[in-house]
Amino acid sequence: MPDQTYPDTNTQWWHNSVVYQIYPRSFCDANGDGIGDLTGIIHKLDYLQKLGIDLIWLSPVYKSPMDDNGYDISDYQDIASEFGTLADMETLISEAAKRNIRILMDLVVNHTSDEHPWFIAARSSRDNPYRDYYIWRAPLADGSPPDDQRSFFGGSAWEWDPTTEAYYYHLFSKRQPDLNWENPAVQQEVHQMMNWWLDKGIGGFRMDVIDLIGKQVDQKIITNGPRLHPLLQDMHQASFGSRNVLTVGETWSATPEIAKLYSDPARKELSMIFQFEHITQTWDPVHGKWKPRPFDLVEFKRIIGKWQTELADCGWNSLFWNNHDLPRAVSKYGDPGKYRVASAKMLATALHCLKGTPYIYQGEEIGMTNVRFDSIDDYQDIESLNHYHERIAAGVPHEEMMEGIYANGRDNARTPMQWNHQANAGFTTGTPWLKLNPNYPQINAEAALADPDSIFYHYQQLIRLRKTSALLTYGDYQPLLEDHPQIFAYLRHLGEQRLLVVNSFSAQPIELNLPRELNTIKGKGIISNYTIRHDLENKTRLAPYESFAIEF
Ligand code: ISL
Ligand code: CA
Repeated sequence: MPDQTYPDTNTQWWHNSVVYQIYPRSFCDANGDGIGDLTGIIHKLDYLQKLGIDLIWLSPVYKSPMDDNGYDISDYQDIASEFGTLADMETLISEAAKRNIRILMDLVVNHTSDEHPWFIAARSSRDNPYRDYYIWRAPLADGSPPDDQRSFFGGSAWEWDPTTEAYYYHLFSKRQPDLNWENPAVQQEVHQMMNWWLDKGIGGFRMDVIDLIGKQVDQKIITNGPRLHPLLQDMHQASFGSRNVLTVGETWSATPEIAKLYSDPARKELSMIFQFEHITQTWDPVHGKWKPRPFDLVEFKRIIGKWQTELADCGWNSLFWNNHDLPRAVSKYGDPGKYRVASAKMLATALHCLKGTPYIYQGEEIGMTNVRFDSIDDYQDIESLNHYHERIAAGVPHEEMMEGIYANGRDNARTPMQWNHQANAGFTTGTPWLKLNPNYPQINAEAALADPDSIFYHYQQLIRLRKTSALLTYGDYQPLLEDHPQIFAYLRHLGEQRLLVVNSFSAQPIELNLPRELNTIKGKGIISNYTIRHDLENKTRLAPYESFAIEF
């Protein structure tokens, strides 16, 4: 047998990269105004280098009125004053580069802010040259909106503009008007802007709700519209295609078949996408995220296994438990209480031993948890607030809605990063824009760095393994114990090398009954959250949330 270490076709630098997502507003405040900023990020680059990550996905820092915390952009080529200046951004790019870290910019081009000069011009008169940058429709005879389409943030997707007497279309807040991607001028503006950033030496783009840009509004085709893939191919060709960067699309509507359209290198679109099937399986089919369903590990394994298998030879997976829109992983899938440390490490191993590019969301590496504020007034997220008011008005009891927000509200991920046990967790010397999670005296980066057994060092170990193991990067995925309700186990194969990965999602000790041929393996343990295992005895008892990987 030839020693097949690396498959020789289509290897890319980002195949063994690990990405760390920063939500700038909540990361580190250097000037005491209560809002995280670019200088704060620069101060923490050594911390990130120590963790070992290769890229930072920076949630938006562009000029913005902050209706949706920066996902409403009023100037793509400038920085919001609360985050700093363009010079600070250039410093961040170069300081990160010194530490071998690249910056992924968040490309938010489904919509702009209503304060973007394009929109200000577009709404000034019907014959303004920018009119066609956005989507306008006449009212129905009785003055009502053209149709019943809804915004993801609640209410109609149509907003009346009294000056020009027409409705404009917005899939998010009414302060986020959708761009008209059928207009070639819009496409060119975006390509130019992307090139301007690429010339600054960024490492690529995370593309916000990119599956929406091919929409056909009148036919109510919103996701996966007919123009989507041609638009991405044009974008590839006109901007990043020649630059060897990483591009990742946020695509809630992707199936594995669709993911291959995006990420098959031969099609020249994106490096990879974020798929959300494993996320939405925990939502209610009717009420969505506000009525969470219990986590079902068997279903989760079926979904993840399907994605691993379907993209094995074509396309590429991205791997994540959480982001700035989602609850904290340890609260959702692990145990935020007694077994917080063990379960956070288990979740890390379970994800990082899969095939794909792992993404870590700020604070995940120290096991930050969800938050429960008593009053709705302590929440800041536009999605939670809009839906709260809409649903309360529709008769949903306050307590029921709060349970939805506690489980899935976006502010869970947005409470400030917990750096130390001092005032405001060392996040700010001022008044934080969003209250902290009160558990910061126990859960913080300083404590994690001081403890060689911490979640932080577990992540560091996993990142190092990915750098050195072709098996982790390229090995095939084979599921084990598919119907087991509490164990997520799988094999990775590359040539003669094999890796067994076992993860218990149980707070009780449980028996591990692997297929007979695996029961007696001997090899080399590469990671564990208890004592390292190099082999398996015939019957193995797993400790609560135990997780390990053995190469053999
Ligand atoms: O989680 C969600 C689905 O119900 C939404 O909160 C979210 O809007 C959706 O995930 C799309 O997210 C992206 O685009 C939004 C922005 O608010 C999110 O922060 C961003 O990640 C609009 O730009
Ligand atoms: Ca600040």
